[in-house]
Amino acid sequence: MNLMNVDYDGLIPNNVGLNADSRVKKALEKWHPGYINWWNDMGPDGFQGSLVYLRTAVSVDPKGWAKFDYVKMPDYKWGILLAPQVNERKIAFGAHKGENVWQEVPGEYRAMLRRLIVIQGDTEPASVEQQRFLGKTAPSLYDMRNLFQVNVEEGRHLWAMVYLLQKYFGSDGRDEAEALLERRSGDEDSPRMLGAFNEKTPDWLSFFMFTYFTDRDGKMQLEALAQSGFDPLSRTTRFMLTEEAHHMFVGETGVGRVIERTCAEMKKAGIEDPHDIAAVRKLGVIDLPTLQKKANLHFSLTLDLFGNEISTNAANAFHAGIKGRFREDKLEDDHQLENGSYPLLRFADGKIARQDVPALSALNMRLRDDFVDDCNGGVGRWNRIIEKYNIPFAIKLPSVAFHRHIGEFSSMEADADGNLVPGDQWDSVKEKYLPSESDRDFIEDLMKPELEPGKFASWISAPKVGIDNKPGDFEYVKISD
Ligand code: BYC
Ligand code: FE
Ligand code: FE
Repeated sequence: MNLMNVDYDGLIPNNVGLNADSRVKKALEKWHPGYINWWNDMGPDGFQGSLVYLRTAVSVDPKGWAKFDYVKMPDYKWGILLAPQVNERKIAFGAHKGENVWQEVPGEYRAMLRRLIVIQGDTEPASVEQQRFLGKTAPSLYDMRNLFQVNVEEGRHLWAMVYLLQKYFGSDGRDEAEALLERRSGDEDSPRMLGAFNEKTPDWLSFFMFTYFTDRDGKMQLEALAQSGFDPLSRTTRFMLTEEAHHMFVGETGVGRVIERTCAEMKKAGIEDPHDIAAVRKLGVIDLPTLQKKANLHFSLTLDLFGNEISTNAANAFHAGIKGRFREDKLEDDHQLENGSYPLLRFADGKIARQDVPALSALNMRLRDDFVDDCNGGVGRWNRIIEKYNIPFAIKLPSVAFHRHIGEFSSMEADADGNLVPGDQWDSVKEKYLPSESDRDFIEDLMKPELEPGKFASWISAPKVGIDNKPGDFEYVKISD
């Protein structure tokens, strides 16, 4: 069998030879109804009977892995797809550098691996839960389709982690797979594991910011896991990354289209001051300062997902060869980091100051730095849209000390420029840098669905090109409920 191609004959599409692995096949078939129940209860609210123009992975060949067609979401082929095995792949970092990669879980790292896989798995359904009400206010059928595409693929990412748990972790893997269907985003008693995945995604601007910033944490973490010496994890995450690119595209172009629309309407109305919020809002578009506040919120929430700047968990995972750095295989150093140091910002004695710490302990920080660099690329492209209209405004990512709940800066408050804010002044500072109640109300009022093919809500411009090169008035979702 050609492992590039996916076997679609059984209940669970896969390229892992599930038919010859009856134990795992049975375990997954047993998990399947619970997954479908979860999807029906916690997946997109409404539209489950509608035909959505979705891509489905039919191969893991990078040159052509997806097929586009109309599908009802509950019939989506959630499959288990691993990137092709690399011949004679070696562990690229840590104490086992140069040894053959593991095809089975090394006993001494079992707990560590299981924890990482469970955390990764937990974020996937969490994001679907966070986004479940957005279909109802989609600014176009094009956007609705993109939302649902992201949702079904996050569902598939859950399958990817559940496969690893069921295949490699015996009965505790099975228990963890069940628990992944039981936790709920934002639930008081049984929340999702990481902070940002318990926040609300109340409107489409938040959705675009989330897919720009938070899905990009997904990219960074998946890149780090793709380096893993545990080969099945590496192969799974490598394929997930091909899907992830679209999620960030949805975020970057989504925010870009909001900016485009705002600037175009401001020009048309002759409004030159981007801070004249009342005038801009009257045009039915989102003012740039509010957009900046939303970026501040989602950026800072996402930074928390990188964990503590100084982390023994991260050091242990690297030392063990389980979780590498971003593009570890392209970096030029000893890949062991027993001696080097890494600079990071710390909060001590009431001041923020740079300090060199042992490189091995700073791996979360390093991945976070790579993340911030990656974020800045798209921010620059957003600002070029604003420049094109000659509007004196630039989106800027806030200081990493701003609005943090994990790590060095969780015990203090800073403004977006990184200046310390005394505790009793934070409330007034917050209004300035984070969306206020009235900002949220304004955006919520704008969120009126636009369901006519080729039409877009007042606050967002049309995309430059369609999905799968479809024309502008293509009916991406045939609504039937
Ligand atoms: N919230 O040593 P530390 C995605 C806990 S997104 C709550 O710094 P570590 C996606 C930590 O668990 C990518 N708790 O931890 C995006 C630990 O607790 P325990 C998801 C937190 O392990 C959009 C303690 O603090 N994948 O795919 O170095 C849509 C000590 O912390 C948080 C991954 O994250 C937090 N934010 O770093 C859909 C990859 N941060 O165990 C999907 C796997 C820290 O001592 N995860 N804590 O009780 C990891 O690699 C790491 O676990 C983390 C944390 C980077 C998350
Ligand atoms: Fe994902
Ligand atoms: Fe994603």
